[in-house]
Amino acid sequence: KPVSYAKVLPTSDYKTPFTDYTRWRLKDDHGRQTWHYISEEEAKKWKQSTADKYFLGLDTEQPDLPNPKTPLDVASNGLEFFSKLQLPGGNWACDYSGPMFQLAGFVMCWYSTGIPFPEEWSTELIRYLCNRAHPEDGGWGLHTEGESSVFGTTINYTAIRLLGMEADHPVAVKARETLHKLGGALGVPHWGKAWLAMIGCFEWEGMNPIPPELWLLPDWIPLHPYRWWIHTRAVYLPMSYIWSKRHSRPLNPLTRALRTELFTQPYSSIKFASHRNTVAPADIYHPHTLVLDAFNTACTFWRNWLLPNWLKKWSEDYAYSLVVREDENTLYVNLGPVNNPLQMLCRYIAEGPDSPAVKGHIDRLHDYLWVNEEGMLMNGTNGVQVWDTSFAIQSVVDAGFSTQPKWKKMIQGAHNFLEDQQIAEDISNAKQNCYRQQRKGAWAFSTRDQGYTVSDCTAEALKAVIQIQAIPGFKQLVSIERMRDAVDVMLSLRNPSGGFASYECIRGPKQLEWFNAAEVFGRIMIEYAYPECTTAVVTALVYFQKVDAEYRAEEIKKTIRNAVNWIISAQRKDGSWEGSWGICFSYAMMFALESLHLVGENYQNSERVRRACAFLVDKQMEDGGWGESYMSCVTGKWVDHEKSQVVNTSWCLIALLNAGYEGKDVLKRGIELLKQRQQKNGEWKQEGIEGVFNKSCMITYPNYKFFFPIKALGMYAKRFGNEELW
Ligand code: LAN
Repeated sequence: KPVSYAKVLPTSDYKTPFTDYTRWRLKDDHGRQTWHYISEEEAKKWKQSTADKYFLGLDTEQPDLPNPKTPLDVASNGLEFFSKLQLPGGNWACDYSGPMFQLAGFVMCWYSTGIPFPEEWSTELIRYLCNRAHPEDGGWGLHTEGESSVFGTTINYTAIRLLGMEADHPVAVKARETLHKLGGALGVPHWGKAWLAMIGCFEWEGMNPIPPELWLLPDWIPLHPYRWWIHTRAVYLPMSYIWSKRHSRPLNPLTRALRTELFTQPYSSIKFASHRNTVAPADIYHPHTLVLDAFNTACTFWRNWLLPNWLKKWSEDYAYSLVVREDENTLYVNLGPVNNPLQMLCRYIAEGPDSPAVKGHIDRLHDYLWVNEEGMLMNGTNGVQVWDTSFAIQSVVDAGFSTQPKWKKMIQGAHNFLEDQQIAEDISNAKQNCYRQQRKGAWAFSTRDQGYTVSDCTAEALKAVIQIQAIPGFKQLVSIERMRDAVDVMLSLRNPSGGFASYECIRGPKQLEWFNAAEVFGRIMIEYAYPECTTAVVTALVYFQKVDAEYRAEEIKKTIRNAVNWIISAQRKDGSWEGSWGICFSYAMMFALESLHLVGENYQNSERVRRACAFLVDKQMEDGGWGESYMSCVTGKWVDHEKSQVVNTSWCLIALLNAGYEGKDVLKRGIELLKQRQQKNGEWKQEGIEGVFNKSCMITYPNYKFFFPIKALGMYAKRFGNEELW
């Protein structure tokens, strides 16, 4: 049993674990990653691996490596360390934190069911929230690097209280003060209102409507949810069911207390119905449009006065049937960390706490929970398995290490893993009307069980597989047939513009963004074409044509041409490309310039490539590195990080090397920085956050600091020779 939090909480030192960290183990079962708190007895048999220790922030005891003299020495030392983090299944894993609303969403949905929290979870979840409270004001933001907001502070305050922290604990007191200064929970954005209502701490009438009836509209209507970006509709689907059912857990002393703590005015005095649109101004990234306000008013009226009962029931039943399919199709993993607990709550409402569905959910929720040195958190997905493993392998190949016998086992492991994770089947026909994109032959971002096609995950995994299978002595585990399936999936994702989006084709008009009701995110209503995803597909198709020149050859040629044209059209006047999934311009430019490189455009022969290079060179910092702040994503303009970053430096180097940029000195200074930042054991330390989604929310990709430097160093050595620099 873990130490009871009642005993340890009074301390202010949240660096010290509440549980015994030598007893946590990460289990990896075909990519299914779950943390287990084992007994001392079991711990004698099941030893902690280097990867476990690394993730938990314990000493990994990795030896110092010989001083590097050449770029490839640096890369090789980096790989020496990184290879130790590979899991037995052949994949890599990481703490995938950043967003500060997932854990709270999960806690509130779970609490709404009345099922008690497992204690080894709650203790470390509390510690994580304590560690992540803003050092100055004690609140929480939308993501770990953001300023405290009403959204972050309301929901995380509520979560920490539901998990067992007393209201008079210093952490709670400080957070509450900040919340009150920010105006209290009345101004919490849409999702926050919904989660609070589920535990009885907000009135449902104070929420803008989420009518499940929308799902009954004919498909041709532009507002039909199937046209929305997949994550948005996946969140609103279960939320609409819960909203329509007006499900709230009956009040108890704790939730009654929360009602008084969260608001700056007495709960009973609040006229919730008139606060549907009350949102703290500082929280808003995407303000309501008049169209949305009118739509919400009309829907509220419709719901209160017009909706016949039979239609209400029909729409709830239909929405619920889609909820059930989402569970069946993903074995309860679900698309992501926000819809997953909401789905669980729907199943609880309809089928009760002892139903197989709720049990299945409780089991699979494990897949999202992660333990790091700060405590337990909820990951952004059920892992980064396929994505990181694909890039790890590509970097090994780009550095020219793939034929060295030393790395054979590591590559074989990754090969087996990727083979195992390719999705073998489409969703069966009977279940087809859950609006899924074709998926046979695809790879997901995380695992086959999650099973959602992503354009660039399919592309990067296919590239890695092709690269591995070209190494002498490696088996052809993935047949040409199966590669063709992957190509079919990618071609099914073509958009008329030529660009590629993330999970699906762009299904709706951009005016759908007028209905963006989440307030805190931008660009969430539809898919968009992205330079990152588009390049991944272009490169994968080029690789594929090298192993199979016949299959759909004309179409592929045309697809590549259109895709590159789209990338060209997405370049900004200043020569840059804006990223959507990494921070930010440096990330997208690495991809875009690779696409141009593949069609033969480079520094010597192309004005736009020169323009891009000039943009990047201009951003190089005094110390030879590059550093980009997450504010680049928020504002849409390059904003320097206060310090150069290993990951941005690697992206810029890769971009310039792909462009065939001629200023060797610029590149050499970047390489120099990668060397300087490397630790003696080959490790690079975590720096600023690397990733982003929906413009405003940041998310970390801790393995980027390993495989992108390795790739950059390898490319540099290939271009200029592996000279002794030190
Ligand atoms: C991800 C992570 C990976 C990412 C890439 C593959 C890098 C990208 O190229 C395509 C989009 C994708 C798959 C992606 C989409 C949005 C995700 C799933 C995330 C950023 C991780 C978390 C995020 C998800 C939406 C978080 C929940 C928040 C909501 C607004 C629902």
